[in-house]
Formats: sequence, C-alpha cells, structure tokens
Amino acid sequence: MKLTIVEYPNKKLKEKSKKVEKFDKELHDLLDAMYLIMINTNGIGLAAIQVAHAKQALILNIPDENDEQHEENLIEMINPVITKMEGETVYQEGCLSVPTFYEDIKRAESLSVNYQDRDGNTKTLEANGLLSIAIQHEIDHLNGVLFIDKLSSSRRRKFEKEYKKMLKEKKKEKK
Ligand code: Y12
Ligand code: CO
Repeated sequence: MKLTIVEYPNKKLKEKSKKVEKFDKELHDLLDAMYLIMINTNGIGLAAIQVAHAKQALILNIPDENDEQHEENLIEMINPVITKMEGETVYQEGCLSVPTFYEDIKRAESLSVNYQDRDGNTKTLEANGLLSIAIQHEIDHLNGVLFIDKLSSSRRRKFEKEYKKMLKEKKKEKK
C-alpha cells in the first residue's frame, strides 16, 4: 500500500475519523504501511487521517534514552478513548503534517487510555511524559484537531504568515 503524508492546509486534516469495526487484512495493511512511512520520515507518531484514511487508528514509536526507535516499542491504537487526564505539561511539538514547525503546547501530564489492538482486543494504558503527549497529539488528529489549532490567535497569525512563506519557497525550489 503506497501512502503519502497529507500536509496542512489540506482540508482532509479537519475530518473526523470513523470508528474501526473490522479488524481485517485491510486494517493490518494500513497499519504496516503507516509504520513504514512514519519511520522513513523520522516521525514518532502518526494518525491514519494523516495518510488520508479517516479511521480511528494511530501508531506511536517513542525513542529510547539514546534517541533510537525500536520496532518492539511500536504501539498501535484503534478506537482510543482517554478516560483520565491529570496535571499539566508543556512540550515543543512537531507534526509530519505541518513540516518544519515546532510550537510549545500545553497538555495533560499523564493519562489513562482505553483502546483496541489490531486484532480487536481491548487494552488499557497509563502514560506520562512524551508518550502521554504523543497520545494526546494523535487522538486530536482523529477529531480533526492539529496542534496549531491550540495556539493563541497572535501566535497562530504569525504561524500562518511563516508557513505561507515556507510553502512559497518550497514551490520556488521545485521549479
Ligand atoms: C511529541 C509531540 C508531538 C508528537 C506527534 C508526532 N510528531 C512527529 O512524529 C513529528 C515528526 C516530524 C519529523 C520531521 O522530520 C522530517 O519530516 C524528515 C520534521 O521535520 C521537518 O518537517 C523538516 C518535523 C516533524 C509526538 C510527541
Ligand atoms: Co501530528
């Protein structure tokens, strides 16, 4: 399955993803292809809507203390629901769908999430630190929300100006 990353300002990213009902080969092929594209683009988290599939599915691969990613640390979450959030933390987030931009975003410090794995088994995960932030970032994607939607209006205006400039320069480079 050949996938490409959908980039802002594509309207697809505003779509709400649908609950997964079938835990079949089509879902497994999508998850496998998402993993390949995430690793090939230096990502640590990816939601299905970022590859134009409006399904409630996301993957995460948080690097270890040496900043290395290992496939055995891959987490696949289908139909995730956060049941508890505690505390507050700020982290400079980036997103494969908003290339080259990083912004400080305030989120819950820890959480508990219920989800299904690729075979439909029900799981619960307690997370804090970077994993907790990444889960919140990816679940936002399933609801059509990007990290830039959480910026103050003045910061957002600045972002839009800089992003437009970046897209213009990218277009020029292609010519
Ligand atoms: C903390 C904060 C946010 C997340 C969500 C997952 N975000 C990513 O995986 C971001 C990846 C990313 C990768 C980039 O590198 C390439 O595209 C090669 C990147 O750099 C550029 O766009 C130039 C930006 C973001 C998880 C945890
Ligand atoms: Co993202």
